[in-house]
Amino acid sequence: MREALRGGQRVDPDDLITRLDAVRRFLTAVDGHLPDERLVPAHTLVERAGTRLALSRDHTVVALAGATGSGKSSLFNALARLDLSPVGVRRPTTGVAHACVWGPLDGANRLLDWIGVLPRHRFIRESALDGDDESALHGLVLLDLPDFDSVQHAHRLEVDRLLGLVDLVIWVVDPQKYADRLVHTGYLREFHRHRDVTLVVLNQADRLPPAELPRVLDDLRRLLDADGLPGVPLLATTAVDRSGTTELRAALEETVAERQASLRRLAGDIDTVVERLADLVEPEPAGTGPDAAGTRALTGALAAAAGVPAVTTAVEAAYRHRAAGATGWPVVRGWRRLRPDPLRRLHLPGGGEQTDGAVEKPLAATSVPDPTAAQRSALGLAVRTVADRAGGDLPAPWPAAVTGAARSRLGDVPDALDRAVAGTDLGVPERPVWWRLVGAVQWLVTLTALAGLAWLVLGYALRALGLPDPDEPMVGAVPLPTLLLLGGLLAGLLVAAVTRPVVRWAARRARLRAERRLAAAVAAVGEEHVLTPVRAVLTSYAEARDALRVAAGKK
Ligand SMILES: Nc1nc2c(ncn2[C@@H]2O[C@H](COP(=O)(O)OP(=O)(O)OP(=O)(O)O)[C@@H](O)[C@H]2O)c(=O)[nH]1
Ligand SMILES: [Mg+2]
Repeated sequence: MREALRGGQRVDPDDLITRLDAVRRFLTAVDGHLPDERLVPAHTLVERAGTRLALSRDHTVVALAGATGSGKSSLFNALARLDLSPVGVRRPTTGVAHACVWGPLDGANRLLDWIGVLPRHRFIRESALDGDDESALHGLVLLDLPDFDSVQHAHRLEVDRLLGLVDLVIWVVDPQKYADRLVHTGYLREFHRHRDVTLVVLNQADRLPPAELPRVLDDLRRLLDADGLPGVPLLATTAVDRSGTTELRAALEETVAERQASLRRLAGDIDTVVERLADLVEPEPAGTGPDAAGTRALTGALAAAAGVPAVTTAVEAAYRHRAAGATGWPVVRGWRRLRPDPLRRLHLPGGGEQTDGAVEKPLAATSVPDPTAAQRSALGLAVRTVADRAGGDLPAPWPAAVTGAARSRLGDVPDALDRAVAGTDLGVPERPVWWRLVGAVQWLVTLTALAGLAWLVLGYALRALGLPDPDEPMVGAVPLPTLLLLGGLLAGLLVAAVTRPVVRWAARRARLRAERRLAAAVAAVGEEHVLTPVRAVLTSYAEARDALRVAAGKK
């Protein structure tokens, strides 16, 4: 029976590097969003693969692993054709890994430094001794590992560490313990993603009656299938007999010549890591960011917390106050001026004192009332809702990351809102032209009335002093001064009556304009402090998802 290592798919080094870079990209994208413990295997992989690829690609590191007494050291010596690793009757015998290098040591030494095989346990299999006999194995670095079922806990740790570093594993089982649970559940099953770099040998085949061997091999094959390793090469070996390792040698020669084992091993590692991370980036997000309804609700809550209604009410009042001051009846206009401007009371722009040439600049802190507890909790709820709607479909722990991001800058929001309101040009005019015109008309009619009054007073005074009374010109039946006085007064009232509804209408428009501008300013605060952080997490999720897809080898 001749079973070569399963050909498997050839692994292209460039593809492998692309996939590794994608794992790196994944780690960068999820940094800070996912718990570190879930990411440890990926970090380990990136670091280990990077080093392995940088070290010799001409060498294939093969480990003999198995239970104590299965014959690892015996096989090691048989393959090396030298007694390098002590074989013993007292178990366990091998406590630290031994290495045998076929061909020059140069590149292999750095590899073995990294793997952690002490220099005194390294051997070299120079082909000079054997002519060309061993040249087919050039590039092989064979490791004899301690037992993994050891009474010595340190052995097990060392085996686990080494199994993470080698390119190919030869699992050595013997006829007594081949069905051992630890071998299968503890190790072989864990290696199901590494089928292409796994080989199983049933050693000590000579101890079985020849008729028994096929039955045992069949049984073992069934167990391997159950381990998720269907089709892995399974060979029978006899370490004590030189011809008992011929097939294994041939399989190793093929592997070494192919120089694919290190790449396949890493590809299998990436598969394992990707599979374990997949649930963190499933499924595809439904939306691409915070939705319109949630954003609207957020802007509304921010506007309430910023005191926008109070400001817009003040804008309307200020407009009417100022318009009345500019267009009202001049006799009572002065009274108006004595009353405070509603905008100035809030220390808002457009309410700033305008002295000649002074540039109005927004004040840092307004006197807009602080948000009430109810407004604050409404804002908290709106932020939560935005986060829930944006990240609710994502797998754990992303929704928590989205909520965390949405709330991350909430502490800065009150100040930012105050600055936004203070920095908004509310668009309340100081003295539009039409106010001035109406004001001028009011002055004109008032002066007319005053002129009529003065004329009448003069007439009375002349009469009282007995002086000749100049004839007052008549307009119809009414004397002109009386007409001027009454007409002026009446016209003043009329102008005021006509102006009032226009002012009211214009004040409402000013309020709507201010409302629009404030809404935009408040929305910008929401964008910067809530939506942008939320979007950043969603972008990370999409990036991580894409990276993992590439890491999985899907184009
Ligand atoms: N008959 C027979 N005996 C073998 C074979 N392989 C190993 N042995 C014997 O089995 C015993 C254990 O062999 P080792 O090579 O030391 O086993 P190991 O797996 O290295 O054991 P640890 O170092 O303790 O993990 C020794 O006495 C060997 O001579 C084989 O193929 N046939
Ligand atoms: Mg041994």
